[in-house]
Amino acid sequence: MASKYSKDLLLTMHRKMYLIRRFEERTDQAYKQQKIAGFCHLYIGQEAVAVGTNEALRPDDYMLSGYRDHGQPLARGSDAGMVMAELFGRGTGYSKGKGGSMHIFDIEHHFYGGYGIVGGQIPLAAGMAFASRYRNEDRVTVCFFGDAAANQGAFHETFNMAVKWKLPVIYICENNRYGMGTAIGRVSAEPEIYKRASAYKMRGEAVDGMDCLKMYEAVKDAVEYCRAGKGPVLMEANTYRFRGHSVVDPAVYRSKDEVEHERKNDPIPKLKEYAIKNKLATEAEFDAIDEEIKAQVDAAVKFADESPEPSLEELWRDTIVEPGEEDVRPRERVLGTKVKWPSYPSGQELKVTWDLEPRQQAEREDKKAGLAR
Ligand SMILES: Cc1ncc(C[n+]2csc(CCOP(=O)(O)OP(=O)(O)O)c2C)c(N)n1
Repeated sequence: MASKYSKDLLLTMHRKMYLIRRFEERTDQAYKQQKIAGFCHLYIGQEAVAVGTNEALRPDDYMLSGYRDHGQPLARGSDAGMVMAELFGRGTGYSKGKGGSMHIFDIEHHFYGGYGIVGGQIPLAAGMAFASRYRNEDRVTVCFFGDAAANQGAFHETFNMAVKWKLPVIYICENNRYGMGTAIGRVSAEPEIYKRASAYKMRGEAVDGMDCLKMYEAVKDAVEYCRAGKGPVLMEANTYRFRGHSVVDPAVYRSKDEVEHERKNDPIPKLKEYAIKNKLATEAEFDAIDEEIKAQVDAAVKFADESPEPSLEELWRDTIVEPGEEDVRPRERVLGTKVKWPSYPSGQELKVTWDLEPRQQAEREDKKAGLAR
């Protein structure tokens, strides 16, 4: 049977997954050469989650992540050189080198961070989804977080509100099985994270996060659900990080056998095999893409290496936005590229039709559930 996926989609997915893989390998190398300082967490092994998700979204949908945040903006289309420059702490980085590895932020591509506080992005994503609903936009917000973040209080508080307000947000728990060195099962009453959704009458499902096409299908379906106004979704992407928690973690809490076993499940060769088997692309086409990506990442490292450090005055800039101050548009500032910048309606332009808590509706629902007094 012919594949239902286009050649273009499969090659785009491969290109992006390989870009993330290569970018992260070079990040590791640069860290060891002391070109990068501070905390730094690699996404190697988890590429299918970000890429499968991104291909199921519209470019104007919102996305947030935690501190393992190099992969998602690259999947969105952020400039690899500027992401690398941010890791190097250079003035040409997305946050002028002041955010570093854990704080990539690219408004142009609707990637809103990059957060160091475990689970901190979960309530923020609900706020962004609330804004979309309030403004009558049909955008969806996607929020990535780790399995350990699912044990934060904010996870539970947010889901309660997100369901009551039917917010268009997809929460994707990247379950890579460890929170730093602790296996998730050791600290979780319910280690199958998606099952926790049922406590909030929320749609919850598990997905094979090592398979880009399965991620794509699952997110496509969840996006439809959210855009139709049916409320939030909790998705558990079962994945695995091939490296330690951060670049300095030798990961001795896992057995060699376990890592070897998971490596056989690598999402990159899996997608390639699928495309070749279905005669959608040839080995030579993949090789050509890989060569292009290697050159792209070499150029990204060179760009970061040759970029200046931020000036000392930068210490005082961007801490507070003054009214009327111009937006900081990173690619315009660094590369001179004219970018289409998102604009948002002013207070007067908002056409709000949404009554947040229609009392009668709540009473009807209570009655239906047999809770009316
Ligand atoms: C509120 C808070 N508590 C603790 C930490 C320290 N910390 C950093 S990463 C981490 C583990 C989180 O693991 P998980 O959410 O599974 O994400 P993963 O690293 O696997 O992507 C912890 C405990 C923190 N940054 N923030």
